[in-house]
This record gives sequence, C-alpha cells and structure tokens, in this order.
Amino acid sequence: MKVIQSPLHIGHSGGVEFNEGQIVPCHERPSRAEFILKAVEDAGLPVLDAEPYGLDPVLRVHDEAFVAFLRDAWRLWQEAGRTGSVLPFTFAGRSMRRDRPPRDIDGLLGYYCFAAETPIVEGTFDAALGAVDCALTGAALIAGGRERAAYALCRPPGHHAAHSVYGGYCYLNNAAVAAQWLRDHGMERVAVLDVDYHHGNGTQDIFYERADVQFVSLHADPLLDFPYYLGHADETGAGAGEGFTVNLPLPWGTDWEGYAHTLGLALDRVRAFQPDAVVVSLGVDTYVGDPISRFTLTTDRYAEMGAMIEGLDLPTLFVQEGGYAVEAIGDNVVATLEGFMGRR
Ligand code: Q9C
Ligand code: ZN
Repeated sequence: MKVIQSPLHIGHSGGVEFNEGQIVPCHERPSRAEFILKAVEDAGLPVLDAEPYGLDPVLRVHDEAFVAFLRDAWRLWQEAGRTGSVLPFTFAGRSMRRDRPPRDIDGLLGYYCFAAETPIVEGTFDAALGAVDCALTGAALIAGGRERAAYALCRPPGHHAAHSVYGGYCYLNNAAVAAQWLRDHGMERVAVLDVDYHHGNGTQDIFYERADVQFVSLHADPLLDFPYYLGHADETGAGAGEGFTVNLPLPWGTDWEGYAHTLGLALDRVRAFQPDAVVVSLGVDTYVGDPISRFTLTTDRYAEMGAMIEGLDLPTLFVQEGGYAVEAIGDNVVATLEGFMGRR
C-alpha cells in the first residue's frame, strides 16, 4: 500500500492550545507525522509526496469566505499587532446571529472557529492544504483503479472541520474533500467510515443532506466527550440524506470486544449502502495510552480492525485523523495497514 505525505506539515508547529483552563503546547504536534513516517518506512511501505491540487477541490465542500479567512488569519493577526498563536476568545453563542461575519479579527475568529484548541500559526494554511493534497493524491490512486488502497498521512487532521467552521485541531476536511473528489471522478456512491475516537462532526455537517455520500461513525458518546454537540444516535441525516448518516456512540472505557461488535454493525451499514469506495477517517486515539481519550484498544487490535475493514472488499482510502500517544502512533497506524493487507 502506498503512503502519501507532505513536507508542508512542518510549518504547522509551535502552537499552543487552550485545554482544561491552561494554555499548553498542542497535543497535535509535528512529531505525530514524523513517528508515522518512520514506522511506515520501517514496514517497507512506499512513500510518495503529495501532488498539488489547488483550491478548487476544497471549495467543493468548504465555504469560499471561510477558506479565505483561514488563508488570511495569520496576516490579520500580525496587522493587529498580536504575537503568538492565533486563537479565538469569544464565540457566536446560540442566541446570536450566525449569518453576519464581523470585520474585526477577534470577531471573525469566534465566527469561524468552534473550539480554542486549534491555533493558527504562519504555516498552518499551507500545511492544511498539503494535508488535503495527501488525501487527493491517495484518492486519485484508488479512483483510477491503479491501487486497491492508499494511506494519506494527513497532518493537520480534518474531520472536525465543517463547511464553514474549524476546530478540534482541524482546518480543512481532508476526508470530505477526498470523498467529494471521488464523487466528481466517476464514483457514484462513496462511504466515509470514521473510526477516530471523536465524532467527525465536520464530515457529518458537510454530507448531512446527501444521499450519495454515506457517513458512518463510531466514537465516544458526545454526552461525555468532545465535540460534545454532535454525534448522537438520533442524527440520521436530513432531506434527501435521511438514513445516510449513522452514529454509533460508545461509553468511556470501551474495550476491543465492545468496539469490534459496534464496528461490525458499522460495516454492515456500509455494505448495505453498496458504495463504490470507502474513505476511512483513521484516528488511532482509541488507543489505551492516548493522553486525551478513554478507550482501551491495544496495538494488535488495530491489525484486526484493518482486517475487518478489508472485508468490505472495496477501494479504500485511509486518511489520518487523530492519535496523540506519539510514541505509539506509528505502530498503531502500521498495524491497521498491515492488518488490511493480510500481513499480520
Ligand atoms: N481535554 C482529533 O482527534 N480537545 N481532534 C480535547 C481533552 C479536542 C481531537 C480536550 C480534541 C480534538 C482530530
Ligand atoms: Zn480524535
């Protein structure tokens, strides 16, 4: 299986996040991608650089003014005389208008961002575009039928980024851009299977009213965990998309037995949709040692997960999402890919 990476991720570094009342170094840090790269190379998987696709595929799923804001935020922050990471401190709450972006940088940040653990630094926008390019380069490999599967080493991750909102360490939704690109390049139905610990609220938002892109997610119950305000079982899609969103929330402490049972249900739903391809939002923050999560999967279990996903017998694009136990992240990713390839 080919691995696609982008060196641009390095520019997204040195940021701080606001977590549990403290400003702390980001959990989502460059060493994540470096550990994954080392592990896939050690496993003998071929690594290629992403091809540049530009903004057009991004604008198929994201709002143009939102993308322009991400592009300009660092410059606006400098012009306001600020130092350090670009972070919001005020948000458009439920009682306020959501249809009128303000002009001021702080107002704009709260308008387009939903969580204060997602800093923008000088290289963030280019890194986010580089991550999209990884996903698109992988999509092109499976769309042409040249490869059965590919792994996009995306950093920053993407599944919390919605049509016009960023947060949760995510800016542009790599998996959603790739799924839409597959739709635009000959695939009639595309499934997104999200196995990150957190609900993929951004991907759900983007495809909620669509019958041609199915979204199936298993994740920590949003009553207990981030992103808190989306991902309940009764969210099943709307309009033409009714029935094409599937949410399977799980309790804290979920072990492999409980996880595998629910993954089986998720895979049944994907099969019933009869897609032409599946995009897997692969977060390995379900790992027992993850510093911000509360499931208990061990490295060997990722190989079983990969084998179960292979059982779909579909063109498959793996897109990296979360995973914050940096010293184990590479092993967990490689275990998943090797399980898929039948090497373990
Ligand atoms: N105290 C992804 O995995 N904050 N994003 C958690 C824990 C946000 C995770 C706070 C977690 C975002 C792609
Ligand atoms: Zn996550």
